[in-house]
Amino acid sequence: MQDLVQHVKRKKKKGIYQEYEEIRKEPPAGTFDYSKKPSNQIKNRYSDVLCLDHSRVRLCPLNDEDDETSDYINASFMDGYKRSNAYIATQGPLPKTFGDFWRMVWEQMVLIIVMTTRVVERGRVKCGQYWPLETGRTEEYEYFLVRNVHIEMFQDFRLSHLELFNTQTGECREVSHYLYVSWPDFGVPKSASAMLDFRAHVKQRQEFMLQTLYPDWTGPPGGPPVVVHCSAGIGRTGTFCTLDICLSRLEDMRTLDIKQTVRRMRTQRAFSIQTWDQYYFCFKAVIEYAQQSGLLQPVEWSDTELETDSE
Ligand code: PTR
Ligand code: PTR
Repeated sequence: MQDLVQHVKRKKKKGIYQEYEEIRKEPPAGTFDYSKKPSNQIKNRYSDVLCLDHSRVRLCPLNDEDDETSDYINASFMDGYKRSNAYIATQGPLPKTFGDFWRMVWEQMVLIIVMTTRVVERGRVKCGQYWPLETGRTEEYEYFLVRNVHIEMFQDFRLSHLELFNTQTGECREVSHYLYVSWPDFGVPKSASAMLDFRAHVKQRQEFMLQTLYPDWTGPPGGPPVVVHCSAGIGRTGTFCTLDICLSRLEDMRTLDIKQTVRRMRTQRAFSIQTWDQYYFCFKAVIEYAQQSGLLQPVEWSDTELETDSE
């Protein structure tokens, strides 16, 4: 195993960089018509980060608005490992879309929100403050009241236990909100092991929430989609989901295919993984995970892209 790690380090980043460049050159897998509609453009945080029509999350239209406008949110369904629609990848909510965001969480019966950006980074607003920050606080977002019941602090992330109250139906649900604080935009987390711990925590929490809140769940295996967002919903979100998919596959099949995972992801959320060092980080994190868990033997790497890399 140690030989393998040295080998990958020696490969430098060239081969992985080239591979990422190839992926980037592939044209988007569909149209962005809904995102481009004039009435929807104001709901996009970035004018160049739009949703593919075929995989977008549709909100249930509101009675008092026309359907095309009120069913739009900049969010895309993404498949996970042997699970369709395991994630919803979305942008950091804008003040004018806070209500839409909570509507989506409600309608999709979401249990977990993973936020991989901070609200403000380097003096710039990356995401709206769409949930109550302090314990005991309640905020209103259109048809929803959200209460922050309790916060658990960890070294690299914060877990807020939220209550989501639907003022139209009178029902209340629990939602876990994860805020990962150690990830700069366009960069990579400072440590792969911190990210691996974070991913494990999120995974366990989804299983726990599903068992305790929906013991008789008959929907898709694995439960409702996990909402993952950063600022644009492509860079850090894509990296987190790629890692989650690749590690699940590694645990199950002991195989690895980062390139195909990213290519497939980009057919559902265009432009996923925004920089080549995010792509490279996925390789490093998988190696670290394989080392920790002893899952992967050196010989099993022979069919991965790393081995075809040239100096
Ligand atoms: N064909 C697989 C099966 O039926 O078991 C389905 C599958 C789906 C396999 C996803 C692997 C998957 O993961 P990845 O996205 O890492 O290839
Ligand atoms: N137009 C924006 C820009 O390039 O600054 C789009 C953008 C912003 C793209 C942030 C990716 C970003 O990163 P992330 O998806 O990790 O929030």
